[in-house]
Amino acid sequence: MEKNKIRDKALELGANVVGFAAIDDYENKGAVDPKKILPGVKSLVVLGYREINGAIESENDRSMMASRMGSMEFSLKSNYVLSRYVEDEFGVKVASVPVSYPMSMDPPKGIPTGDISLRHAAIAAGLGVFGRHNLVINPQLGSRIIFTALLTELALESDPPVEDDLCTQCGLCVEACPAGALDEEGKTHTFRCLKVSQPYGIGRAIRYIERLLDASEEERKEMLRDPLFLSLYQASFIGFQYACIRCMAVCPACLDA
Ligand code: B12
Ligand code: SF4
Ligand code: SF4
Repeated sequence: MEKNKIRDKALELGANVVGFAAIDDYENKGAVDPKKILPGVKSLVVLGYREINGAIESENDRSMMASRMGSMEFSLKSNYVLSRYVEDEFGVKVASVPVSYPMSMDPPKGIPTGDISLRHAAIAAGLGVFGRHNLVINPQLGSRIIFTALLTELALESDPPVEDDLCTQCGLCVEACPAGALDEEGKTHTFRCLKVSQPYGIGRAIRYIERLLDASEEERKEMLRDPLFLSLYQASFIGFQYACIRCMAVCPACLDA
C-alpha cells in the first residue's frame, strides 16, 4: 500500500524506475552509517532516471555534459518533492540522498566518497546488478541510468533482487575507457577517471593556481586569458561537469529491453 503510493508518486515526478530496500539489506561498504544521517531509518526508496541517449552518445562533450547536468538537477528536485510527499502523507521523517553532490570534500584516504553508496542501494532495492564497468545495469534501462534515494522511517520490505547477470563480459567498456581506469576488474581507478571525466575539476584548478602564483607578471596576464583558465572559470559557476561517460554509453546490456 505505502510502496504503491510512493512508486506512483515517484513515477509521476519523473523517475523512470523505483525500488525499495529494507535498511538491513543495504550493504554499507565503508560509506556513512545511515543511522548517523537519519536515526530512525528503516528503509531506502531508490529512484532511477535515464540519461538522454543522443547526448551521451554524442562526440560533443558540451551536449553530453548538458544532459548529465539536467539529469542531476531534475533528480534533485523530484527527490525533494517526493521527500516532502512521504513526510506529509505518512507522518514519518525522510532524508534525501543526492545524486552526487554535495559530498564530503575531506573523505578517508582522500578519495571522493558519497555518504550513501547509491550503487549498493540500487542493488538492494532490486534495481540492477554490477557490470564489468562497476556501474549498475538495470534490466529496463541498461547502464544509462543514474540514481537518487530517500532514507525513510517507514518499515518497507525489499523488492526482489535481480538474479540475472546482465553483463555479457563483452569488454567494450574497458576498451572504450580513455583513462585505463577500468583495467583492473572490480575496481575503478578513481584518479585516472577523474582526470579525464572532470578535466576542469578541483585537481586542474589547484595546479593552475599554483602555476599562476609562481609566474611572472607578464606570464600571469597571458594565463588569465588562456582557454584553460576560461574553462576553469566556467566550471566554477556552472558546477561539476563530466567530459566522459563512455563506459556508460558503449554498454549494450539491456538496451533492447
Ligand atoms: C565519488 C563518485 C565517483 C568517483 C569514484 C570514487 C569512488 N569512491 O568510487 C569518480 C569520479 C571516479 C566517479 C566516476 C564515475 N561515476 Co560516480 N559516483 C561517485 C559517488 C558520488 C560516490 C561513490 C561512493 O563514494 N560510494 C561509496 C563506496 C563505498 O561505494 P561505491 O563506490 O558505490 O561501491 C564500490 C565498492 O563498494 C566496490 N564493490 C563492493 N562490492 C562490489 C561488488 C562488485 C561485483 C563490484 C564490481 C564492486 C564492488 O566497488 C564498488 C564500485 O566501484 C556516486 C554517488 C553515490 N552517492 O553513490 C556516483 C556514482 C557511483 N557515479 C556514477 C556515474 C554515472 C559515474 C561516471 C560514469 C561519471 C559520469 N560521467 O557520470 C563515472 C564512472 C566510473 C566507473 N565506471 O566506475 C553513478 C553510477 C550509476 C550507475 N548506473 O551505476 C553514481 C551512482 C551517481 C548516481 N547518482 O547515479 N564517480
Ligand atoms: S567515465 Fe570515462 S574515464 Fe571514467 S571510467 Fe568511464 S570511460 Fe573511463
Ligand atoms: S560494456 Fe560489456 S563488459 Fe562492459 S558492463 Fe556492459 S556488457 Fe559488461
